[in-house]
Amino acid sequence: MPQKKPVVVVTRKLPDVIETRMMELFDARLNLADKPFSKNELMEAVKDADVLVPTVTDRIDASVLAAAGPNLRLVANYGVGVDNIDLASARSKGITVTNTPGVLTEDTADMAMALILAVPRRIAEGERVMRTGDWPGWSPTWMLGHRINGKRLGIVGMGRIGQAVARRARAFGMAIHYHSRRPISEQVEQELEATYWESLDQMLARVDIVSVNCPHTPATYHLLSARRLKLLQPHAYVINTSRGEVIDENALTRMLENRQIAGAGLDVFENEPAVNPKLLNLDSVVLLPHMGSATIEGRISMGEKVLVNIQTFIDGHTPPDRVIETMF
Ligand code: 8YV
Repeated sequence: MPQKKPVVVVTRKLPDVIETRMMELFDARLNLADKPFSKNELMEAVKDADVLVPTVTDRIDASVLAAAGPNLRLVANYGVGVDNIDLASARSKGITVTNTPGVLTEDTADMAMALILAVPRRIAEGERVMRTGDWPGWSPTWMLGHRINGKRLGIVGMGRIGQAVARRARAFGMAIHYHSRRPISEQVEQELEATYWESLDQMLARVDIVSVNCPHTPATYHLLSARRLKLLQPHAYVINTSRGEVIDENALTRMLENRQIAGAGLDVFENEPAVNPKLLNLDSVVLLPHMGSATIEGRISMGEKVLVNIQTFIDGHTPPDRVIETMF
């Protein structure tokens, strides 16, 4: 007797090729209209699902997990960050959680590097001038930014993405500094000529550009607090391609408004899709709509990871990207 296909609820529209495979393998409930689920819709969806495939826009909190029916055994997140999922509740209910690490490292690091270039070199500002027809013509002293080469980059969180940012920044002649829970291997540290700071405070006070590349966890919430942001030098720039919650966005905005730091490049925000409106008025910031991993190649690879995680789990094995709370 052929086995009944597992019910897999996918909360957002995914690349066609991934959805097609989902339909072939599973009893997939797709969201072709791509309308984000409300909390009630999520609670309804988990009642009959065997597997839930959420994204960063779904909060899978304790109340959603409490509404889950007995069949829900796997939450296969489409994304590497799992701060949208209450991991402790999932564990206590015996629900396995997986994510999609590795496949969005290079794309996210590219975006961080793009912002590291865009902010000090005023790329977005220059582009705006062209579009408004306000270019007065070349002048030796107009639209001057700051050089990247020779500057110190302080990376907060030296995991896969942090290291990928460091490799790029090295190629642009930057000196790599980093703060992480633990130092990276000596070999990689030497290869990157990187300087480890156990004290984040000490590192922040000494670097020219800060790049946030750590996950958002209870321990990293507002890691860049108002107090820590004040340690930055007035010429410093802050780049964030990780999660908005790692930086106190209001404190950052105040410092930018008061020119206590030179600028910021932000791909992520504390209350997405809302953005502190004061940021919109500042020429010293480059704002992007959470598009760090937004390449078609990356999104297909993320989907392939989700497919493998689900199939492996259904086959009775430990899925390759099982999330263990202590990893975060
Ligand atoms: C994804 C991300 O777009 O994977 C992550 O953690 O932040 C993004 O790049 C998003 O999470 C998809 O759910």
